[in-house]
Amino acid sequence: MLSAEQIAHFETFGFIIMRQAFKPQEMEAISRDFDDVLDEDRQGLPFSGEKRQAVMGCIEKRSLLTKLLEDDRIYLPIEQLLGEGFIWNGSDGNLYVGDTHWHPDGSEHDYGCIKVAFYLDPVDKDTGCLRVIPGSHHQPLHGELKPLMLQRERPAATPFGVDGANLPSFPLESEPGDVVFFDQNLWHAAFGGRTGRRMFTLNFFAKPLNEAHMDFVRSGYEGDLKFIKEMQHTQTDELYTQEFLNSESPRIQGMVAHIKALGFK
Ligand SMILES: O=C(O)CCC(=O)C(=O)O
Repeated sequence: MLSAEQIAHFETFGFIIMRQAFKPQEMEAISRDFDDVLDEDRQGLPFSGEKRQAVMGCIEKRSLLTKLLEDDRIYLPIEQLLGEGFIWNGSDGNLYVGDTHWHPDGSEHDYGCIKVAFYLDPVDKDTGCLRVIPGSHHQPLHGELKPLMLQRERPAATPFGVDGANLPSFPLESEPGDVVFFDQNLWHAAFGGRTGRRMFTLNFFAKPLNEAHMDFVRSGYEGDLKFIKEMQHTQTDELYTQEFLNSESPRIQGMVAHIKALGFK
């Protein structure tokens, strides 16, 4: 459970980090299954390091990883932050290559969207930890940072007179076992990581209340299918396993009911 102060931190700055929420032994097992999913996607090929490998529906592919969704350490904070009836928006497992330039995942200011990130190796400011611009999930700062998107096309662009790595930000340095929760509207980036930097994310949306929210949910699903085409080795038009969609866990059933109703597969 989050304290009132942790909730205030998340709401004000757009993130919280839970230090050592998972024990080393748990992280070993999580790490093993993560590697297994990424290896399986490459179908026996070694990781070339030429470009990012991302596997969508990553944690849905292994029961130990899927259990993270119903684990009190994830489920309860998400319920506190997004409210009852929150929904599942999928996961990705990544081997990153190079810097991740500044971006928010969304700009949905009347809809709660949270990403939970596990970095599987120690990462600091200069070795690829997640950097965030505190408070940038709120307007007007959120919108004022839009010129940073230029750096995705042209990394040398300096719309604020400094390069991406020198932009004022907060480094969420982390050790395996730490878990980062952040608002998807928050501007974030990572610099200096090694080739093959390992991380996976879990994504949750608040209960959709109107058609605009539903459109956003649909666009998230379509975006994931597009990522499969662009970054996955194993090509498929199915994001989820049947086992996942038909989970017997009441918590998971609750958060995937909408996926099934919308015909996502
Ligand atoms: O770790 C990174 O390189 C950035 C992660 C990120 O941008 C994301 O998960 O949205």
